[in-house]
Amino acid sequence: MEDAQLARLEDLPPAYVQALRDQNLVPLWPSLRGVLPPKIPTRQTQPTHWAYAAIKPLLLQAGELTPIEKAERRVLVLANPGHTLEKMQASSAMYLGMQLLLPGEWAPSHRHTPNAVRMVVEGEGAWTTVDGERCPMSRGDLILTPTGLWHEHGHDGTEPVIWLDVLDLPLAYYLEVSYHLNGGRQETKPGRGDNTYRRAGITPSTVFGRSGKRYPMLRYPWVDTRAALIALSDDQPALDDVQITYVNPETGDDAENILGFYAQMLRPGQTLTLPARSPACVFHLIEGGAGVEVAVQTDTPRTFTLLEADTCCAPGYTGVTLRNLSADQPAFLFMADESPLHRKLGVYEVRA
Ligand code: 1HN
Repeated sequence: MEDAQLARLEDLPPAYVQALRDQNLVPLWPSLRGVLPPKIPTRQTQPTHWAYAAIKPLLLQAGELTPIEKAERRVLVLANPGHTLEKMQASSAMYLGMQLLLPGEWAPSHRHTPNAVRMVVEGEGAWTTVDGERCPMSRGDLILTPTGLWHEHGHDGTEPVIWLDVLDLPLAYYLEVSYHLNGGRQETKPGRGDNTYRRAGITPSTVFGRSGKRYPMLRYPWVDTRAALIALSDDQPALDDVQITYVNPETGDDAENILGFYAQMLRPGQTLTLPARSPACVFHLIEGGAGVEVAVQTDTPRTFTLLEADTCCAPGYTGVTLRNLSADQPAFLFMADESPLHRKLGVYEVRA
């Protein structure tokens, strides 16, 4: 049955509306369909594509215009126009930024409530120290900076290093829990999670079989992720969705609390349709090339071509079709979404 039309604000006497306003009161019924639309939510998030070829020169220019001491973090934010650029949001819960660190620069230590990850885009020689663990940064590596952990970035190499930051900042800001603390240079501690948890299925037999750390693994090297995807593809030729989830190696839980992180392999020539699900999703191309078709309902589908280091996003409740542009090489994508948040809130949905 169709929803009945409800009375509009203009249907009320202006003096009555003013009397309500004077008491900080608002009638619900004129706005009820707006906040609770039929069948499918209203989404501000628009399918949006950010080309690395356009970002990189502007980011390098930022390197000339603004010294690191004046920026703390030299980042161009990938903003979704559907949320307005000023909000600096890729989706309702996700923030994306491309960060530049030049040789010899240091981005000082701080910690904050929003969770972050870095996906390294290009350049060698940079490192990020998270909770005393010094993580080398190489193309395709995923490095966690979970809520509350100290982190700083340095660069001992010779070429600019660029990475993609993904944070749940819009959610933290909306919840009014977003703040930071500054700190001094961290002491580097021995031990690295990516060494400790090198092989799936094997963890060190520490006391109670657990390290006692909420985030035992902070760096996920791309060489291992890529090898895992190829092994999965070879092992299961009938599997369409050759995808891995970045998880906590001790518990199998999502690597972070709010956003989920994944790597996707498309076999040569493969086309893969991901069903419509409630969370918004971000796609970042690590290797190869891919077509991304976002099946927005109100419009004709939006189609993007993702070249290496390009990034795009799709709103929730929207199917996405990924197409490998090469007939003889695999393509590899990094994906981030809001699934852990939706699951915890009990609003996660897959629409077949
Ligand atoms: C942050 O701490 C970093 O540590 C990058 O590199 C981007 C965006 C918003 C808030 C904090 C970093 C950030 C950020």
